[in-house]
Amino acid sequence: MNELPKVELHLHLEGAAPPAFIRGLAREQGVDLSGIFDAQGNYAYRGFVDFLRVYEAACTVLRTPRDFGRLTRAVLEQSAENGVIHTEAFVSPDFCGGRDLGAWREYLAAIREAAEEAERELGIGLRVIVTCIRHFGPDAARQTARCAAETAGDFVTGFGIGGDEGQGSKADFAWSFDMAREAGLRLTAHAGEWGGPDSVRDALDHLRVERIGHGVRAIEDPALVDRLAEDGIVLEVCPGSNVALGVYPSMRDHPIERLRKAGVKVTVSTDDPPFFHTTMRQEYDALHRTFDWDEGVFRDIAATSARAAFCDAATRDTLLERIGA
Ligand code: MCF
Ligand code: ZN
Repeated sequence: MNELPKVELHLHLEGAAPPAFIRGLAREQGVDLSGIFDAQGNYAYRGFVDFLRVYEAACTVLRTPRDFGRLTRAVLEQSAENGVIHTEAFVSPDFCGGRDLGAWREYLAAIREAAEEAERELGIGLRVIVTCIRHFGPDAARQTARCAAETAGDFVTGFGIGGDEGQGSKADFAWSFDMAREAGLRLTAHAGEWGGPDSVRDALDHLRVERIGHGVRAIEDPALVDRLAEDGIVLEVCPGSNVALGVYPSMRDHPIERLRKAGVKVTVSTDDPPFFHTTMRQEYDALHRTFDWDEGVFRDIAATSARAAFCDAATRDTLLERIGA
């Protein structure tokens, strides 16, 4: 079961950086980042807001397109080792050239080159979801949306939003999502993680997304659960992330199985694997142990992910064939 081909829809590129990779860059640059690691060399943070701070501190040593190319290779190697055949990564022009379009093109070219090499050598595909960061505000998001719209195509296929749900409102970002939609990008938004059911409704109503990042707190509102099921909205569920950050106290308390049973299209991802001490294989193991999911369930989950992937029809059909769906 663990060797089933997996499709991951929710992965933050920098958030997937192995701590040793970030430490290596810090050493090369003579930067002291010791404060963000614990004695074992893992990322150290307390709670969600501190997680965002540590994440952004780690990003300060990812400086050049070459750094991002190397990061892409390291991340895809890890994913491929876990049986992942297609990954959709959140990448933010905020960290790739400060939202300058010319710089963004250079970072993107390096990421793409590394991705194409990994596809040839490791059999794993990558697509980029350009992501604005909520706590950086709507003006920054507009610049991010412009970068996304200008580079939309067969590699940059999606647009999204992550960050601190406690700040601002979804409606503040509607302009950016409209711009991305008009450029042909597919849309997803983080919601229903730290925000309750209303944040999921806002993402659907104001940002008009087809997927929701997390979305798990929809479970608190049965009418919303029905709406998700009826409209076929796909949830990018990251159970290990939710437990590590304290959205739920344990896997047993996690609503993924209740959402699935209610007919909601759930998928499984890792979010920021080293931060949460997880991998796709560990997520699958935990779901098998906790909810007794068998091979059939995992194959369905992978097929749901492939059908919801932000890729062209030919790529999707190849994924479905590899999954055996
Ligand atoms: O999904 C997790 C937790 N919830 C919200 N946001 C994030 C998560 N991991 C990363 N992020 C945000 C964070 O603000 O996405 C940004 C980070 O700076 C990167 S997007 C390439
Ligand atoms: Zn996320």
